[in-house]
Amino acid sequence: MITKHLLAGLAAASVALGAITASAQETTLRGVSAFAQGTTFSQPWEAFVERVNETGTGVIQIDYIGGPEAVPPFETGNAVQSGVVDIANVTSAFYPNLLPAGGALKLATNSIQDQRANGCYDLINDMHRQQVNAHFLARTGDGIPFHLYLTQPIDGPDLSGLTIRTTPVYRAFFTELGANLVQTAPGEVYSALERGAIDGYGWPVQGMLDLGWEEQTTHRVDPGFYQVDVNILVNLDVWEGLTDEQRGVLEGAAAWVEGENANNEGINADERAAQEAAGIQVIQFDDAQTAAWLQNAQDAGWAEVAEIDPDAAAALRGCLTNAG
Ligand code: 173
Repeated sequence: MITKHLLAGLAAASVALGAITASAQETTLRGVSAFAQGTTFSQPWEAFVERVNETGTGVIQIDYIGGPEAVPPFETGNAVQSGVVDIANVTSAFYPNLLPAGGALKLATNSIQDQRANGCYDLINDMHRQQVNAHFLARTGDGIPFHLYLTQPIDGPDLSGLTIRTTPVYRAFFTELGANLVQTAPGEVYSALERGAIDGYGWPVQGMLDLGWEEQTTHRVDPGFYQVDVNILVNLDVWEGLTDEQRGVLEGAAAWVEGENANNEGINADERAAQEAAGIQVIQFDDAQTAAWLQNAQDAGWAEVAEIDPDAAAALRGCLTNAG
């Protein structure tokens, strides 16, 4: 009897040990990007994946499945939420259905490092955990402004009579300026321009040359406004199931890729020079119009978030516009 009990005990112990061993083994996450592979807004994510795969050997790896051909951009948030994918590179503008107040992230005037220091990161992460079923792992795109690009010049900040391609990033501001808006994924902008279906589009200062849009673009309006947020999200159940060591590899790569945001100012300058060389002309308003342009952008953006979720807007505004 004693032997029998001992054997049973040993068997139970080895099952438990087996489970521990299995969970400590290398795990592989399936990841996608909402932006085309190899293009500007996939590049930080791709460098992050490489970093995880180098530093996480034997611990955690990422299998980068692909871009918008794998999951359509506006479906990427849903894919993370449901666990169709484990990890994704996506801007909050592509998951407003899940995080309606996410439009605040682009209104930040401070950096993700400031947000980690002042508690804003925790607030944003909690919102993602509750509303997106995702852990907010990293933010890239800091320091990259958005612009209005056109196929014809304009005299002042008035877009009435023009049809402009949008996403939730530009919607409130361009509506305020009187534009007719058409929402498309980035992959549809070129053909919309080619068909003459749009007179312009919103896009960051970086990346339009990557996509060949300079062939269909004559002007960029300066100054830029807002600040890109392209975020790395991990399905929450997957995140909770990782070991501390596995999470540590992801967090180490996240801190590294967020540090790379410091390069954006220099890259922005290179992109402006390359756009000029490609024949893009800059429309620069006078000082009063420039000040009004920037103020309108910010006011329209915050008004939109406040209408959706006044409490979240107030809390986020406090910490996204405060470098301390
Ligand atoms: O214009 C867009 O498609 C958009 O919203 C966006 C957001 C972040 C980076 C690049 C584009």
